[in-house]
Amino acid sequence: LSPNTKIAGVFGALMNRGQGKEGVRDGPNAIREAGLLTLLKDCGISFRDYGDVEIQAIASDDPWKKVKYSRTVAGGCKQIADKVQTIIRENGVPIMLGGDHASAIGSISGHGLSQLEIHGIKDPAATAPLAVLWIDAHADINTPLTTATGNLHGCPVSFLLKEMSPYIPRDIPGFEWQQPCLTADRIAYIGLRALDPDELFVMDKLKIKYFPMQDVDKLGVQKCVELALQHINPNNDLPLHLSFDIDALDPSVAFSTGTPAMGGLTLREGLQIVEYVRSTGQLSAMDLVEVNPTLGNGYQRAKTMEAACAIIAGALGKPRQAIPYKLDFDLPRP
Ligand code: EXY
Ligand code: MN
Ligand code: MN
Repeated sequence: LSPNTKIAGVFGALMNRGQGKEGVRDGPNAIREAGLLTLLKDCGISFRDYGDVEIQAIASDDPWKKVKYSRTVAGGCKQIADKVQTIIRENGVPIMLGGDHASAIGSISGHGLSQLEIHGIKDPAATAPLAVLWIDAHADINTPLTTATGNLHGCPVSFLLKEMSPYIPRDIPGFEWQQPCLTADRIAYIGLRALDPDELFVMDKLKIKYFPMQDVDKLGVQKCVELALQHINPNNDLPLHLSFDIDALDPSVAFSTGTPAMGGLTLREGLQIVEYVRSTGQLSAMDLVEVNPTLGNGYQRAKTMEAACAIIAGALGKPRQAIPYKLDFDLPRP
């Protein structure tokens, strides 16, 4: 993200069929109502609000084996991918407000297709020049066959990785349009603490780089993000997709989310991650997902929204010490 030439393209992904709690579709508007756009404006961050991607609910959407709502989720992800491509064509950095994390199949696929387009690569099945940093309590790498819950928000990464493609049945209704765009060495995780055993097996097998919470404690978050980016983007020349699940943060700061997990990142650690990402100059798209304003009490909701706004603003260049001053600012006289 070079602030002089690109602007943030904010949009809501009203996706809520990747898991069971409907209220997550209200996340984007709750984040806006908490003042995200005013905050960006006050920080001098250029943005455009692209509105919401309404997810078309498919009437007959029976489970495929355990997997729930595959047609609705897949169709929504296609709409999201199109939106991301539009924003990138208009020289924007897409900022997707979620919505559940299944939406990242759409945002990252769209980002991948945009990179192929930018580099004039005609084969839509090619690996996109792209690196993904996934901040989450969960690894979201179940497959349609390993998922115990049938919730697609626990599966997006398996759909995105080339190496996982033999394990993704191609007859899952709705996903015909979708192809993996990443290799396993181009994704890293920070914040993990709630994986299913099959997920851990797959990650070790594919040698995916991950920094669970105990690494954050041992190494410090700064070292974790440095090592993660060094691994996925060794020359710092690939555009970076930051997929930030609010449940990576500890429930004491971000309670209003569908699958909270104890022992998470502090807001300060979250900010340190996004500020470091910002400092690389490579941020090319971001997701901030799993905000569910129907969960928790008023105080918990307000804190969660404030955290979501702070994380986005930090990734886009808001310094922590203050909103940047204007050069022609006149101090009020006594
Ligand atoms: N691993 C569990 C599942 O597959 O259902 C929990 C996934 C929670 C996913 C949240 C969005 O990060
Ligand atoms: Mn997630
Ligand atoms: Mn999560």
